[in-house]
Amino acid sequence: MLTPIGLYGSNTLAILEPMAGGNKRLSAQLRARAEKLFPGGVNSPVRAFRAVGGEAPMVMRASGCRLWDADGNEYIDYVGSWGPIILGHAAPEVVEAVQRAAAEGMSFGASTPAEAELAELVVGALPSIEMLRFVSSGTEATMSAIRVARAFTGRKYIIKFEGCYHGHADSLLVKAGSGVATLGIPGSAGVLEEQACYTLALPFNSEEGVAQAFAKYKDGIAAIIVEPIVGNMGCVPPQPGYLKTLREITQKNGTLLIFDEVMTGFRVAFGGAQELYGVRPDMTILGKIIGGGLPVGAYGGRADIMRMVAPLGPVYQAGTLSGNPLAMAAGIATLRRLKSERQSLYPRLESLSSTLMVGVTHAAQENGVQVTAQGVGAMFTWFFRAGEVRDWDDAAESNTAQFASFHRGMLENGIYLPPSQFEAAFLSAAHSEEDVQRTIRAAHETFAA
Ligand code: HOZ
Repeated sequence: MLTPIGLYGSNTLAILEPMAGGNKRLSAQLRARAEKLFPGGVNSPVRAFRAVGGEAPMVMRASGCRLWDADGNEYIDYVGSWGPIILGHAAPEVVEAVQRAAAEGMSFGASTPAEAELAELVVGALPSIEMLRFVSSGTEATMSAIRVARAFTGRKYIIKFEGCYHGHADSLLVKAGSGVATLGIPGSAGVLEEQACYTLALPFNSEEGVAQAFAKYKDGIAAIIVEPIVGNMGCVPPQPGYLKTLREITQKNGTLLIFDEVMTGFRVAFGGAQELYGVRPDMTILGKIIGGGLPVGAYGGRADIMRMVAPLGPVYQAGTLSGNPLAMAAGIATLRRLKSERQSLYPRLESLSSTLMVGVTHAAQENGVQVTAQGVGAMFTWFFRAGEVRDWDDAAESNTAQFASFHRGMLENGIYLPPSQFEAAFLSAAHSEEDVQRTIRAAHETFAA
């Protein structure tokens, strides 16, 4: 039986056999069409699959932990929209909340009670956030937080870490991870020397590097911004005591500590990495997970710092879509469920992730491939190299050609992984033990092929 699955314009086939499995014809047509319209055929570079080769699926729909492409091929998804889909795709309570909100109006550019409701859920989970601002993306949030930190301290320099990614604002595109690392672009063209020269990029997990920077730029450093568990060079946890050291040195020097918890917030624990490691930052960045996958970001922290933001203070930042009612509704539904299930949900996610990490690592070892699995909670990476990865230099030693071939094999076997060695994978509440076992079997077949 042929089933209509959507309309894509007059010159594109919109009818296909469901679960045609193996057929890639329509996806290829759709990619060719996109390539004429978007640089690389995509609206975000990693999606072009340049680092892994193979054919990027044209995603048509998703439910739970599964994705379907335009040709009806089914995949178990470990990207989860790069982290936020912690409840699984199209979770019924989130869909219902968005539908209800949409029926009441899509955007007002004015305040709604839902904003405070979501904010109270956020503040309840991360007590270091006393006041916050909703924006529309993590990039907007980090960019604004840096502006606030500079205004609050009256200082110019910021410290970031090599391989950490904090969105694509000019001053943060210095030795960044994620797509920048994936494509091997050390710093983006178009970023002026003058914009990047106040960004000090140091090796992650090196206490010595930070101490040296403070010795050299004493009284000049406005903030340290860090992914407390890095996800954007693959998953790299902090060494024991490292985050506490960052807290101490910043406190001692009047520098703000900013945790970028776009990936880790509400994922590694309900209260994010700051709850897990018991470190209270001055400011926190949150991303799409607090919008249930819709476009949301937030920056927040100590009230005395956040009072710098207009209209209370002199730091300007604004946006019509900030606090968008659909995104707020999706976020409230997501965080409410995470809150009510947190006692059982996070341990279950952790245990499933660990089964998966170990299972795939064994499959690699049995076939003579060196793999080191690293993860915290339900975010993880298989680095194609021997030994622990502690920083970007370690991550960069991974065998990216082997990773690419693993990625292509897994995709052929119906497993959708992040298309880069330098991105974390994510598991959701919708993944079952059977999904994980199926993924491990796919890994055995891939490595043995
Ligand atoms: N840089 C994003 C993940 N860390 C990728 C975004 C996307 O391609 O959607």
